[in-house]
Amino acid sequence: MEIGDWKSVAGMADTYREARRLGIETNIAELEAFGFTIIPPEKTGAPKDFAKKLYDKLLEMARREDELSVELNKHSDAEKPAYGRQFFHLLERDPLFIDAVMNPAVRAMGAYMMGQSYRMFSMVAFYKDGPARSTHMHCDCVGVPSPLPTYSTVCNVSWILTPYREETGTLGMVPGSHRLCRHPTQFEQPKFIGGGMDDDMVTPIIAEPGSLVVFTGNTWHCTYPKTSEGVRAHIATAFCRNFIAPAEDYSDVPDEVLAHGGPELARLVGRKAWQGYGVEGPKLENMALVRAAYQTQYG
Ligand SMILES: O=C(O)CCC(=O)C(=O)O
Ligand SMILES: [Fe+2]
Repeated sequence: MEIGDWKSVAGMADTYREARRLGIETNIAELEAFGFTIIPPEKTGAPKDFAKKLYDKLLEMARREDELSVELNKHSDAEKPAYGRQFFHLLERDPLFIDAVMNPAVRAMGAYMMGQSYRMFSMVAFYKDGPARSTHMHCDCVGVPSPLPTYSTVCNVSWILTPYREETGTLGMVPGSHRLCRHPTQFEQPKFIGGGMDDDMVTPIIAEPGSLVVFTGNTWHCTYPKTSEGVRAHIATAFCRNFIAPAEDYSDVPDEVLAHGGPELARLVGRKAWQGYGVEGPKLENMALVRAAYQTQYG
């Protein structure tokens, strides 16, 4: 059908029309039904070698970066939320990371899940070299008490950089868990992680490099134990609703760097946020940017 500029779903029309133009409407259907979807490389519109370039960049960073410059790496693997290394604050490191955020399919999914006033929450590379234990079952709504809002407050759009299979420690999803609107309890860890939940409640994400794995912040997920040698990596591009405090502080990213992504990137990283003012108070034009969110969850 033709999508109108319907007032009762203000904010949705543009996003939906964009999703239709990009050919990712079925991904939206899957996301609604199951809480996650996989957009294959050919539907992302990114150049064929895009994932390879991101991967090469990540390998270079892994070689160069002092592991201890990342706080989490000062803790033992048993204490850390995820095994292996994580790389944070990526936008400034290479324009490739900006391209990864500004990809039209990434943004369409972000806007669909978080409304048009969506913001960047964080960008994190998960990097595991050699065998690795599982990441426990969780959802990405860090610090949000249950019951979680039916619309998520955060979401995850992840660039897969290496083949994701069970043996390479892929993500495991609990289909439909996004409707439960709560965090998993300690009893809802699968048996392969040492818990009591049947393993067949979890399904592995099977995805090729260059795919986008998309899931809501309410969707329960974990990782399979990695038994393979070599590197397994993905880059999570997380978005949040306009009223959430982003995990990452973008205030030090220079304007010249942001310019590569244009004005929409500047807005995504909070340069137009009404929050964060001093004695001068908030800017009226920035307050206006979230007005649609009062009316609908798509604004
Ligand atoms: O790769 C991992 O260990 C965890 C990834 C994850 O939980 C995420 O991307 O949200
Ligand atoms: Fe997660």
